[in-house]
Amino acid sequence: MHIFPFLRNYSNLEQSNYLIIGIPYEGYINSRLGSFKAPYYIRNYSELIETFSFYFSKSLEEINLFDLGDIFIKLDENNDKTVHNIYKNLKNVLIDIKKRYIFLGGDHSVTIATFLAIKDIFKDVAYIHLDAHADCHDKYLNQIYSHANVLRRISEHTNNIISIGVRTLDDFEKGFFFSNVINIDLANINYLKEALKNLNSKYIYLSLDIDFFDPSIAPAVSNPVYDGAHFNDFINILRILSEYMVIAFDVVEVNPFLDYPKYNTAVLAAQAIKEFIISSSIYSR
Ligand SMILES: [Mn+2]
Repeated sequence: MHIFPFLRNYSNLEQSNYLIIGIPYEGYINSRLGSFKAPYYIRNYSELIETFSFYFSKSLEEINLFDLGDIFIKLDENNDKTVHNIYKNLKNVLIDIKKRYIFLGGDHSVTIATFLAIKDIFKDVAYIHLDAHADCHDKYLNQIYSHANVLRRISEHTNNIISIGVRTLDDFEKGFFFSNVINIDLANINYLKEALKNLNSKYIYLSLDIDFFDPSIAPAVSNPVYDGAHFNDFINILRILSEYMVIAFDVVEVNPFLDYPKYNTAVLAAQAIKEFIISSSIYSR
């Protein structure tokens, strides 16, 4: 049941072009627990979002969305196994390659499950990582499927990876990051155009860790890093990507417990989803 469908959208499953799926899961838990609650809050605060996009001169009213609600998660004592369970479960849900998919995390570990499930059906998929962090640890606190391993695990399944906005690194991951990932600085977002020309994937998966944004606009995250992106940087990325077939998008790491009482980070996530849907719909197959 979806009590708060995203943007109060009630169109039907068959006609929908975009499917929204919540994944209320958080793996490694530190003192800043909370991202498992984000799907509920992002849906709830999406009610504040108006439908027309000034950036892309198009309305959500022209696009059919359907919110499937939250996926069932079979929890295991071992976090890696739970992420694997999410992946297996998604394979029952992601069956239609005519649709595009939007995932509401959860922490960033859910992207390992969603990317792999998407790649299983679309095959030829590049990965774009919007994040303050590189997420390139091979193992992190004995886990291989945690929020700190996302880019590293995905790199085992595609060579086409672009990272934008990384501005902090652990010594354990910097070697891998600098030698394996196309890294785009926030000051050079236009370089994305060149980087995309050299990718030869048919489809793109775009992952937005909400800490990509500056903590002044996205304060409710587990690991804030200053000197981050502003909303207009995100819009510029969407403008460039609107010439490509982006078939999946996720928003992860929104922490509602740190967002109280204004929930501005949840509102930012809902706005990012709105603009993603409208901008990506411009490119049709
Ligand atoms: Mn991340």
